[in-house]
Amino acid sequence: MAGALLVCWGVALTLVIMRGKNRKAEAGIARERSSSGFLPTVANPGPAPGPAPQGMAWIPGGEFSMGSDSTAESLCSISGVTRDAQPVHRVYVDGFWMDATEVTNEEFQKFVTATGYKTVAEAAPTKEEFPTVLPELLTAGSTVFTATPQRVPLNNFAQWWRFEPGADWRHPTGPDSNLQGREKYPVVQVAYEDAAAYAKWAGKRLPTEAEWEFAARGGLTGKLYAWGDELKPGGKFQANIYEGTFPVQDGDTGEDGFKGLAPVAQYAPNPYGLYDVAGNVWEWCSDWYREDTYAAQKAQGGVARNPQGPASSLDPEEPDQPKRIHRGGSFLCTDQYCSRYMVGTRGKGEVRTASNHLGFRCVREAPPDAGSTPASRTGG
Ligand SMILES: [Ca+2]
Repeated sequence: MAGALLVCWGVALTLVIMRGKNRKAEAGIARERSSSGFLPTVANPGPAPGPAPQGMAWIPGGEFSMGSDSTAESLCSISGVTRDAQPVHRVYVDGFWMDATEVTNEEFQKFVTATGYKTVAEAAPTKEEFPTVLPELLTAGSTVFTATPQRVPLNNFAQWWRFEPGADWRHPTGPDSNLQGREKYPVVQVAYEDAAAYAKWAGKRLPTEAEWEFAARGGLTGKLYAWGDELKPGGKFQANIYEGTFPVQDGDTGEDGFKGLAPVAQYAPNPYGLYDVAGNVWEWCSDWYREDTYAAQKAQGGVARNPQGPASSLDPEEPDQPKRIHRGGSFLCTDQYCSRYMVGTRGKGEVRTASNHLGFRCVREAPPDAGSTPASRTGG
């Protein structure tokens, strides 16, 4: 839904939050890495099953340890939030093709031109959908990050997220914004169903969370970031995140090369040829969100094969909000507040809530006999 929801770092929240539900601030992040349980990634052997579809990279699939051992993370001032990325557990995924970059504005434009598709944010929500929301708030639009005039306590994200009437994928930050010169930027302001509709049109689908993490890890084992354990190896930024004082106007120093959103593929790809699996925009995955998904998989023992996520969503923080997974973090991720560009951590979002730091990329399944092991074909 476009009208009454706010999204924050992958957490979609209703206007209930704006009525004063604050959470304790936990600025600053201590990274306590527990005994991790990471075992080596074992990628399926063999080459890609054929030439790569345009703009896609072959992800061989295989077995890996999924999750995060960074236990003291904070997200929207919710302490210990990476607990939902624990325990680290063993997962197998079949091989697949994946978009090398997030879907861009020019790619999404082709879809809209071909189909006449209208995104969620372009339609005003109805009273039937949201009977308790004030009628004046039932207007087309979406959520937009807005820097604050001065420093603020990082305990209430409503200070820097607002509902902007007229914000949609063509007008990412409101009716006065446009896509001129932004053809190669990731499309944003897309709800889950918008991303899924694009994927279907393109003959693709959205990745499962396990596929996404296997791909993002690029064959490495148990690293904190997609590229290793150091944020800036050799002093060099690897992703478009946020440096400076958050979320203050002109606070983003752009030390990584970009203040705000960046075009796709401005940093080195991971070993599988994927760009921007950390930072820039969050990416939708197809799994429903539950904080206990990993615990349930671990409890089953063995290796979770091609997991599709739980049958339904449950976020204890907001049990009435159906949420799916977000991955990868965004240009607003900062160690002062939220550093969920760490590869094993998870995000989540209400399915009809879009924002200007949320996009997606797609996958395409390989032919049935490619990129899988006999066990995965027979044992599911
Ligand atoms: Ca940046």
